[in-house]
Amino acid sequence: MQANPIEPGFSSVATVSEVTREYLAKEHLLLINGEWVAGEQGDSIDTFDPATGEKIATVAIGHQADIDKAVAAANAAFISPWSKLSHFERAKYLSKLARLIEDHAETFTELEILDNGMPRFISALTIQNISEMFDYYAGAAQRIEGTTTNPPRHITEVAEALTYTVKEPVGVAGQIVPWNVPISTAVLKLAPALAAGCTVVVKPSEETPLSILLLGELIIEAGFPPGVVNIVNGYGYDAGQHLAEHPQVDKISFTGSTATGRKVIAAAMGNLKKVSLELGGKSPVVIMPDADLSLVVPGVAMATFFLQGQNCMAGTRIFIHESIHDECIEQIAAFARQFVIGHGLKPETFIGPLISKAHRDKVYGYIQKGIEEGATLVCGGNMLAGEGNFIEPTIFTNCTPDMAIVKEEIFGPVMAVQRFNTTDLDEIAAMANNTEYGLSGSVWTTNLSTAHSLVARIRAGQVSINCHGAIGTNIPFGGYGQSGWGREFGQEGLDAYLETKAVTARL
Ligand code: TXE
Repeated sequence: MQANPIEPGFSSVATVSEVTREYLAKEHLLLINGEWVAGEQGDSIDTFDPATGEKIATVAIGHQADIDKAVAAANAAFISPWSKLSHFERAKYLSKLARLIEDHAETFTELEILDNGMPRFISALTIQNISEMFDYYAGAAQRIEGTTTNPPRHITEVAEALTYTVKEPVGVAGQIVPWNVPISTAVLKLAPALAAGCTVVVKPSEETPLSILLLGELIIEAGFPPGVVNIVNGYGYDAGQHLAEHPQVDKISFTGSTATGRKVIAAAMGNLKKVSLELGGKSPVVIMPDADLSLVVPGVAMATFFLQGQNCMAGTRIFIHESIHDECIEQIAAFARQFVIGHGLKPETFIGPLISKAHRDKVYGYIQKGIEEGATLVCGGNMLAGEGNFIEPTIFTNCTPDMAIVKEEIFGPVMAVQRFNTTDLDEIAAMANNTEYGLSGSVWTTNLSTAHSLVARIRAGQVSINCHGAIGTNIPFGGYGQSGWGREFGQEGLDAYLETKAVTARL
């Protein structure tokens, strides 16, 4: 074990701004039908800072009866007034919320750091992104439009006719959110749903509810009608499962593990609700012999270690051409060794803690497995002593496709490197595609033809060239294979909350 990066006696709660401290000390309830209420059973859970183990807040949890109430409120709000508002009116609410988020940016930033453990630079970026997301979908709401097309022949043979399509909201959307980027994941579901005219029940992760509950306060302040957005914190097997099963929910959007994604699909079958899934990944990073190492070294280190690897897009299967393998690894390892590990509140921190002790132990178990299976440990591999759930950035080389660290999503700071000695793009793509997942990937080369030819062969929803995880509000994101169903962000993210109605009028 290495030394604990947190000084003894450090209190994250004492370190944050007074506004955030006051927010933490408040009673955190469930948002149902525009009001903050205790759950039916009146119980709550504590949330902890994963860097220190310090308790930061107590949050009410909801159960099935609370989900029932939230779904009823969302159904009432859908019928009237939300789905009846003009697109322009809905857009105004979204823009107002974007401004309120900007006004509370520092509190959001601190809450995400405290609740999730993410470093400040990531937290600040995600908060900037969420206000942009509401602005983006405020604009998109105003451009929701159908088409005109040719009426069917059996009608035009006997009469004049007109055929057009209209886009209508799917209805009530259940949104189940994970803990790794809590507020971003909630907003990338909420903003398009609201723009489309849906009403929503959000179930945050029980690990990280705080930023989403703050958003709930701003939703009230922005004047959203009661029931348009409901937030029910609770456990996945209970509140989450009930939401996915609920017969009065028309659509479920889920981000989380592939295993839980399967349960969500099964639960959704009762009323055949629409399902969007963003699941796990084990994304390939292919480094060709002509790659520019000045880009590769920081870029590939970030691909794996960004957000401590608790990132569905993380590039964790690294393929390096033999001719540059050793130099590349030496430089990436040197780069990773200088990452500052510590509390996310400190501006210099690059690597924060993992979300929980259980998750840290799971990640550490994978590191042990990697060693047992014969991979070469180049750097890292240690848990840090103390209450924080820290694990050093870890690099394994000499990995083979059958190893657990190569096959399974670890969701931690663990890079598994394989070397290759061919330039045949089909062979390279076959290695990259040797996974059940297909979320992200990247190709590193200075040859444009190689880059695009290889990208065309990689089976993933997002493939970047000389960068990794190039995500953006306007760029569709989602997975091939067992990484999910459908796309979020961009126009496709909005389409996921819209139905198309075809209308033919015999004139
Ligand atoms: O995920 P779960 P966990 C992966 C990552 C991680 C693993 C386990 O590999 O190590 O999943 O994490 C709710 N019905 N990802 O256990 O269970 C739960 O309350 C309905 C990848 O945290 O998928 C939470 O709100 N909902 C990922 C959410 O699902 C249920 C992000 C996610 O929890 C439920 C997170 C059920 N039966 C983890 N059970 C990504 N794609 O970014 C749980 N939930």
